[in-house]
Amino acid sequence: MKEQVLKVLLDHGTLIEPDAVDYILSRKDPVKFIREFMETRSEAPLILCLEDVRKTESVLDFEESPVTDEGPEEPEEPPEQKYEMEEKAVAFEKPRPGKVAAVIPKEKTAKPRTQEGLVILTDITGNSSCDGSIDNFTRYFRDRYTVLRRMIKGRPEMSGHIKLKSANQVEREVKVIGMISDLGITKNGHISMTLEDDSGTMFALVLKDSEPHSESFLKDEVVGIVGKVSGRSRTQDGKSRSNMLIPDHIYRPGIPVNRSTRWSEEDVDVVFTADVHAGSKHFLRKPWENFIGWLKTKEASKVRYLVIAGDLVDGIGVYPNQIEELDITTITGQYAELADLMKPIPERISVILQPGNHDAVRPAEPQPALAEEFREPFGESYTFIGNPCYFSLNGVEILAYHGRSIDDLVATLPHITYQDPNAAMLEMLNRRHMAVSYGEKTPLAPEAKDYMVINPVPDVFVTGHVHRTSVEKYRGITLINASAWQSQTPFQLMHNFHPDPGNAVLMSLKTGRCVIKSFQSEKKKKGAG
Ligand code: D5M
Ligand code: FE
Ligand code: ZN
Repeated sequence: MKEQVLKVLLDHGTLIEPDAVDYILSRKDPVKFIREFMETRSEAPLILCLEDVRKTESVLDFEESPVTDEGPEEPEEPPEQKYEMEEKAVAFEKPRPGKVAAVIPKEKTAKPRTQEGLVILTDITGNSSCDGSIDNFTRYFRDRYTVLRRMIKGRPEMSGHIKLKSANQVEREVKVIGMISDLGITKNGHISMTLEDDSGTMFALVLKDSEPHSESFLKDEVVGIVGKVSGRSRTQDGKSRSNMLIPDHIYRPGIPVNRSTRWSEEDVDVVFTADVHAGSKHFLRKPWENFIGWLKTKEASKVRYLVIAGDLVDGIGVYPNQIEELDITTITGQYAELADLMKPIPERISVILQPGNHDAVRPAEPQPALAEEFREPFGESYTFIGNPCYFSLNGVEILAYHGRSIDDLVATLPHITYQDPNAAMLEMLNRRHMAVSYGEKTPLAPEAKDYMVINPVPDVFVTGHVHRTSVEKYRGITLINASAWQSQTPFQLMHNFHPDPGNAVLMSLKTGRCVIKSFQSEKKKKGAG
């Protein structure tokens, strides 16, 4: 396969960097991919790097049809992927070997041995372009809307959808795609919302006894609505009058049912965990040592990667009086401690470190990778990524996100609890977004591109933050919430939050099989959660 890809490039007289080759080989049809890619270029580049490939690919992916002010949009192309008609019917699947397995070749490059097979795909690090101005927010939400709308319009149920401006002018059944910019409950228990698209806004009322009333809605999510435009209602300023939409069905971007998972051809494993909280008085040293010791055992002999999904250290001043909970009171000291804690990890394991809300990076998501000054105590086999980050391990695409927005989902959606973080992750997958509502606990940076959109669908989605551990499979995606290395803090006790720390998830990249490993001593385990 690699030879065929290189042949296409050779025909164009183009040289390619090794990580770009890895990336192309991880695509569904690498030869078709590179052919189409080269066709999009007016001039063949001399050297092709990973960034060029990713950039052009995202342009191809998100290309939008021109926006019209009025009338129905252009006829819809048939959707590429099959969706289940009933959004709420959640079908869980067993892991299955993928139809597409990527072989990542050994490159004779200067890359450290332990980082072979790791390719960073999408990451904010070094790509931030926002200054927090109003313009930035307009641009940010427009990007979010554009990408999510494109996913929703691919659903067969949405064929024939029209712009809100047009919907406002008719009195019949319509299909629209809008962002919920305002959300509330009326005195009579109906759900009221203002929808927004690039043509205008529209008021919608989800009636108490209607089917979509049982759905949960989030401010700033993008939904497809099939409903009737009926009557004329007063707008919020009470002066003008406009039409009102009564939704009958809600459609979300969702996850296609027929996608195939990519698994590695090589029989290697990855371990996921999160929330080390190095520097905290409540850091669980003994369980951590058990964990590191286990990485040297036969059971862990195939482990080539260790992913830590955020909250690497406890940080300073993250919550009131946190200083009293700290063993190490400087941030550099905490990262040096983390490096020490990780030193005994076998050389064969490449460690991937992501920041979380306790780390020394900007709090607004997407968060860039840890700054150079804190990386100094770590060795060559460490890779620092942003939060969130898409990367691939031996061709298996992983989306890692620390998971702060799980707090917001727990706070807003009654059926979401800290006991079941996978359920919160399903809410994200269904909306194809990791931090939907702006202005809640999760701060968002208005980047030109919405890095919090879940696109493409990953093979593995991993989060941390809630200091528990659970694994679930959903439509070929492995959902992992990986645990913490910190016992319950007085702050968490005060908030009635009960962690279940001391776990890691061992996953085979060849089969997708997951095992939760517990490293708590028996006595502590009984007392937890
Ligand atoms: O967050 C770890 C967990 O602690 C988080 O998922 C919920 C809980 N937590 C943190 N802050 C609060 C508040 N204010 N109320 C309730 N529960 C909370 P970490 O990021 O490690 O601090
Ligand atoms: Fe944490
Ligand atoms: Zn956290």
